[in-house]
Amino acid sequence: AQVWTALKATDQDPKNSSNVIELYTGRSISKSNNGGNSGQWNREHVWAKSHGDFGEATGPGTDVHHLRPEDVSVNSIRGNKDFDNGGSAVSGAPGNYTDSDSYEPRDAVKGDVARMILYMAVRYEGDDSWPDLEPNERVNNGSSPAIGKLSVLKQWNDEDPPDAFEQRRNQVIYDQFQHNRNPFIDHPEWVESIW
Ligand SMILES: [Ca+2]
Ligand SMILES: [Ca+2]
Ligand SMILES: [Ca+2]
Repeated sequence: AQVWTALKATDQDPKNSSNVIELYTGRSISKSNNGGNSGQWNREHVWAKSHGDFGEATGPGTDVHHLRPEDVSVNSIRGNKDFDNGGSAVSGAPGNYTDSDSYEPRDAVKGDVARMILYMAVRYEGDDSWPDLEPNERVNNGSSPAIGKLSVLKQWNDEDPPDAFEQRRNQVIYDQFQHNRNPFIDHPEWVESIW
């Protein structure tokens, strides 16, 4: 319940405070039109929750830094695929592509996706009750606590630097909800320092 509330603040449409912006479609949709039916928005786990099997309770499953509003049908198409370039066009989400083992988001959010995945990698280190999440060079990671492909995520981080929407989002999470930051939104160059 707190995640739904948070997303309505973090992902608010800057042009319409009654709406949120969906990550992959880029569509503006009423905050109240959320749920599980076709045409509604729900919570996309950018770090797919099956990769490490951490569920939707506390911990990574409710970490708002990697949760975004998304169209129910497009969320289902992304599923738990790893990230990579290529595939065929995703119906209802212009600029997104997918094949059997990977998903490519639209250009405007490629860097956002990369920085969310890499935040999860440094936030979750296996030193608490949650798995050590790490990026790798593979697709088809299945249920292991890994997401690829790192080289592509690094490229996306370079191509799509943080914009005002992403920076505001980081600040709202820090100020109002989790009181921690995604360091790669503040310092995208740290991606290259670490990886
Ligand atoms: Ca692929
Ligand atoms: Ca972006
Ligand atoms: Ca880690």
